Amino acid sequence: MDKYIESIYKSLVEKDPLQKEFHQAAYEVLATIEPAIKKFPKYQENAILERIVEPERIIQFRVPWKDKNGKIQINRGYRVQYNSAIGPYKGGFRFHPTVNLGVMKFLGFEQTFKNSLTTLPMGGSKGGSDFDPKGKTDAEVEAFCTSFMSEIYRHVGQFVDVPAGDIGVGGREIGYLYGAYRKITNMHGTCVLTGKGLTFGGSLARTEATGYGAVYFSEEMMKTKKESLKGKVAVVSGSGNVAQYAVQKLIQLGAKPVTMSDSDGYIYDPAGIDEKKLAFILELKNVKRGRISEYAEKFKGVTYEAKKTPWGVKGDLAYPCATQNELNDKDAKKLIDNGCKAVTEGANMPCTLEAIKVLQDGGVLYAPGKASNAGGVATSGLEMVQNSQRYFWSFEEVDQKLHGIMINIHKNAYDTAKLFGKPGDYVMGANIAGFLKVADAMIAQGVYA
Ligand code: NDP
Ligand code: 2IT
Repeated sequence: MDKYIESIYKSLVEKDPLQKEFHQAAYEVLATIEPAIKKFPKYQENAILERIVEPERIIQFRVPWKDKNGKIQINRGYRVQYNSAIGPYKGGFRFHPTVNLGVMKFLGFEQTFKNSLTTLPMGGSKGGSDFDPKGKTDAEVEAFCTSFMSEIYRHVGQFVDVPAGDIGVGGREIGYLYGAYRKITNMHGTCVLTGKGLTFGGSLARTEATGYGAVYFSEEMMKTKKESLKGKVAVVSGSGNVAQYAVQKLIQLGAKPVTMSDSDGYIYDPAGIDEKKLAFILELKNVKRGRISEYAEKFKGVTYEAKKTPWGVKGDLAYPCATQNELNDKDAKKLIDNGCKAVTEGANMPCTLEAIKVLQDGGVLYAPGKASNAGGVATSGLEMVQNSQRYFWSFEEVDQKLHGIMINIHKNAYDTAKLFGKPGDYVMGANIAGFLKVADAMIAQGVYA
C-alpha cells in the first residue's frame, strides 16, 4: 500500500480500534484504488480519501419495548448516514444480535460504493439494531419496530434517507415500520422505505432482486470465459431472502443448487433443490420461521451438517449469501480443490480478505458483494422511481431493468479493472468505478457540503 493511503488506513484503525469489520471493508477499498489516486491528483489535493472514510453523520438511540410478559427490554438503534454526495442516503436496516457500530459502519461504507455502481442517484447509509427477531412473537416484533420508528422517523424521508431490509428485516418488519411512520407523521411517506408490501407501494421483483441480481452477475462473469450457468452445480449458503432467490434464478437458468444453510448448519441435496423443494423452504423460512435442518427431515437423500458451512461440498459455482466473513482462506482452498470456477457474493463481505486473495491467485472468478449484490438496492431505487410517479411497473419490466443494471455493473467493473491495469480483478474494478462518481460529486459540491 502506498504511504499516503496507508496513513489513512492507520488513522482510522487508531481512532476506532475495535471496529474490525469496518477496518476490513475500508482496507479492501483503500488497497485497490491506488491507481486512481495516482492517476488523478485532484483526489489527494481535495482530501477525498480522508473524507470518504468518515461518515457524514451517525445516529445512535435507545429502543425500549415491552416483551410478551410485559417486561421492558432495551435495545440499541443505529443509523450511519455515510455519504450523500450523489443522492439521498439509501441502505437497509439489519436486526441481529451481532449489530454494533463497527458493523453498521462497514455496511454503510460498502453501500456508498455499491449505490454509486447502480448508476442511480443514491447515497450510502445503513442502520439497524442488536434486536433479535428470531423466536419473538409478531406482537413483539411490532412493538420493537414501532419503538424503533418513533425515533428514526425524524432522520429519514424520501429526500433525506430511505431505509430498506437486510438481515432480520423482511416484509413483516418493513410493514410494521411503515405503519408506525404513517401513524406518527400522518403521511404516506411514499418512498420513505423500500421493500414495502405490494398493497402499499412496494415494487414487484424487489423481493427477488438481490438473489436474481447476483446470479445475473455470475452469468456475465462466466460469459467472459465463454461459459454459461447451464448444468453447473452451485453451492449456496444462507436460506434467507438473498439465498432463496439466488436459488430460484439458478434453477430457472438450468443450474443445480445443492446446498443451503442457516446459522445452525447446512443441507446438502445431491439431487438438486428444485422449484418444489424451494417452495418448501420459502414456507419454512418466511412463514413458519423454522430451521433449515427440517429440509433434511422432509426430503430423501439429503444430508444435514450441524455447525458447518457448505464450502467443502463439490460444485462449479459458489454463492455466499448469509453474512460477513462466512468464507475464509481454508474454505477458498477447498472450493478451488473441488474445481469451483466462480464465487459470487450475495451477502455483504462474506469472504475474508485472505479468502479473496486465495480465490484471485487461484484464478477463480470472484465477484465482490458491492457489485454482485447491488441488484437489491438498485431495485429499491426502481421502487422509488415508481413511487415518485405514483405508478407501478409489471414484474417483467422491473426484472428486465434489474437485469440491464447488473449487466452494466459487470461491464463497468470489468472495463475499469482493465483500464487500471488489472484485467479480471472485479474488486479493483468495482471499487474504482464506484469511487470515481462519488469522489467527483464531492469535489463539485465543495469541502463544506
Ligand atoms: P435474511 O435475514 O433473510 O437471511 C439471512 C440468512 O443468513 C439466514 O439464513 C441466516 O440464518 C443466515 N445468517 C445470518 N447471520 C448469520 C451468522 N452470523 N452466521 C451464519 N448464518 C447467518 O437476510 P438477507 O438474505 O436479506 O441477507 C443476507 C446477506 O445479504 C447479508 O449479508 C445482507 O447484508 C446481504 N444483502 C441483502 C440484501 C437484501 O436486499 N436483503 C441486499 C444486498 C445484500 P439464521 O436464520 O439462522 O440467522
Ligand atoms: O445491502 C444492501 O444493499 C441491502 N440490504 C439493500 C438496501 C436497500 O436499500 O435496498
